[in-house]
Amino acid sequence: MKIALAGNPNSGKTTLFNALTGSNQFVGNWPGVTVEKKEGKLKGHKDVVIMDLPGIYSLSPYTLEEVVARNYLINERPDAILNIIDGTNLERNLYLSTQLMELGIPMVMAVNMMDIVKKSGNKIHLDKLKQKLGCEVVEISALKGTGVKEAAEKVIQVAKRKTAVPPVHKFAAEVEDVLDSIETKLGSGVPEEQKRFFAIKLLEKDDKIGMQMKQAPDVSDEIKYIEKEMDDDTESIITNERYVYISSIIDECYTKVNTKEKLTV
Ligand code: BGO
Repeated sequence: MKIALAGNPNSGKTTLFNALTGSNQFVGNWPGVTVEKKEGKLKGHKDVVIMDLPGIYSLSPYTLEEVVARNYLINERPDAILNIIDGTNLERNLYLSTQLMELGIPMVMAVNMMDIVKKSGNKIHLDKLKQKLGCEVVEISALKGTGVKEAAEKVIQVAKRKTAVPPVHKFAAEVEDVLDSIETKLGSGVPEEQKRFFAIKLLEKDDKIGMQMKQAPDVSDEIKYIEKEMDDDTESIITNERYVYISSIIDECYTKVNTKEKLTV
């Protein structure tokens, strides 16, 4: 069984990888590039390999790390993704999560740095987060080792299920219509659960995604239509849609202590 560990730089990915694998690690380079590749066996599970992906902010095609990470996810299709996010920086970290969820790979989110979040008095409502994302969510402190075992057990569980829960979120209706039209054009060459990811990338004019597909359909009509309709380029449209979704997650799932109020009480 292969589990990919994915997250932003500084989210605590190395700390978690070490906690999960102990000294059972193999370090090399990704083929053809000088990006470090680390894999290790999950402690107590000889048959579970944890693949540490490079720290990234997005699955866009702009940095070597992003390309390495997404090529691995698309070509190797790990059994599950363990997405580590920094709980003290939800907004920025969730940007990657929204993209990982579109790959159609079973996923568990580990909200890290919970020792700091709890100390601050801020609250992350895990149940609501789980609902809004449609995936399992576990709180952890990779540094203190809390929740790590539970995260590993949950990710094994979802990997065994084999099928990913489809993303629960929908973008604005016009964008969804265009994505539907692109997904239809993708036909049977792309497995159903991967269609949303490829449709979004094609709409974003991602020039490297064509290489990952046997045959990339022409989606220029869809691009022209939505750019005129929303008066913006498609890449910005999708980015904005993601931030609208993330804002709604933060509104419902995060309570920040109001320091001003505290002082006046
Ligand atoms: C330094 N809680 C807390 N409090 N800190 C954590 C946790 C957690 O749950 N998880 C990780 N960290 P990486 P990437 C550091 O290195 O694993 C800390 O990039 C320091 N170093 O210890 O490296 C972790 O692999 C000096 O902090 O992240 C590390 O994803 C002073 O978060 C940092 C303070 O973790 C990044 C911190 C010399």
